[in-house]
Amino acid sequence: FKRILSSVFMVVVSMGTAVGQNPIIKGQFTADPTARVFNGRMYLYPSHDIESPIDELKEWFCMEDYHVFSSDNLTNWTDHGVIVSQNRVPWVKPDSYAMWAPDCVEKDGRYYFYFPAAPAGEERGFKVGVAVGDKPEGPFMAMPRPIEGIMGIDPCVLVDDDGKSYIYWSGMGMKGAQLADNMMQLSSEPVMIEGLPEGFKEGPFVFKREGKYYFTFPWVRKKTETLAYAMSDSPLGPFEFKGIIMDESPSGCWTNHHSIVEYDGEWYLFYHHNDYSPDFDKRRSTRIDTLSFNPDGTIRKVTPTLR
Ligand code: FUB
Repeated sequence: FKRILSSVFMVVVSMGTAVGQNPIIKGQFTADPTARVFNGRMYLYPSHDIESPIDELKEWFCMEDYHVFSSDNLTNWTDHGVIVSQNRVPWVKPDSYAMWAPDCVEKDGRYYFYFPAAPAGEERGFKVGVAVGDKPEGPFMAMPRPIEGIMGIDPCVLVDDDGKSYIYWSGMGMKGAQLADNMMQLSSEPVMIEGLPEGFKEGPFVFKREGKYYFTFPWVRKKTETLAYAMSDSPLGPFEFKGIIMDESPSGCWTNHHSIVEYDGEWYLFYHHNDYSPDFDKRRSTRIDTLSFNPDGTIRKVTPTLR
């Protein structure tokens, strides 16, 4: 009976129920939410926490694929299904369940989906791959090799107004490099992002507003992750640390991970919390709150809401 109930629930969710409250996706766990506006519609590219089928990951993050969701009102979300799956990417270690935080950007009418994963073979750690599609909801074709020169997680790509693109990631510090025009290779040596505070950082999300570059990131100031940011006049820095966007969670979800996007004249912070898994913080769900700026461009702190 439980199985029938859960499949009915999944069908309802994939048809797009009226949700209108946090967390916004209710039929499955969605973490590390990257939101992007394409063709006037909001697309959401999260990672997909699942219950681990293997003992080694019972107490850790476990993800085997990515879904993409979209909405035109931030309330009704359509699940477009799986776009990339671990055992269908040639360079990814089979059954490694390490498809962590992704991103997706558009350049010249093509969509580039960036994702970290564990590489097949002897090498340990994470690499970052790209899958390419003609539509934001896919289908996406994964490239056979990961991007040369990146060891790390949490890729984020900025396509700048002058057509140049930059990729940022977390790997022994917060790093960034320029991307080649084909969006699949680095065209500059990686640099360490300067100007950030001491302490554990990951999940970079970079955006541009009114000529300023915002480098935003989860940051452990005391116990769990806050969301913090720094600003610069140039895409690879140096940046100037500005402060906290969201305080650490009082209820103890260790990670937070986010994206910041403008839609219909309003700015939104997408982030995650373990709302549907209060006893285990490796199964998270996406939340949204509005975000605003002070006249000098600094970001006003966001208080999480459960609507
Ligand atoms: O979802 C797995 C990892 O947890 C992400 O890569 C980190 O940013 C943290 O959210």
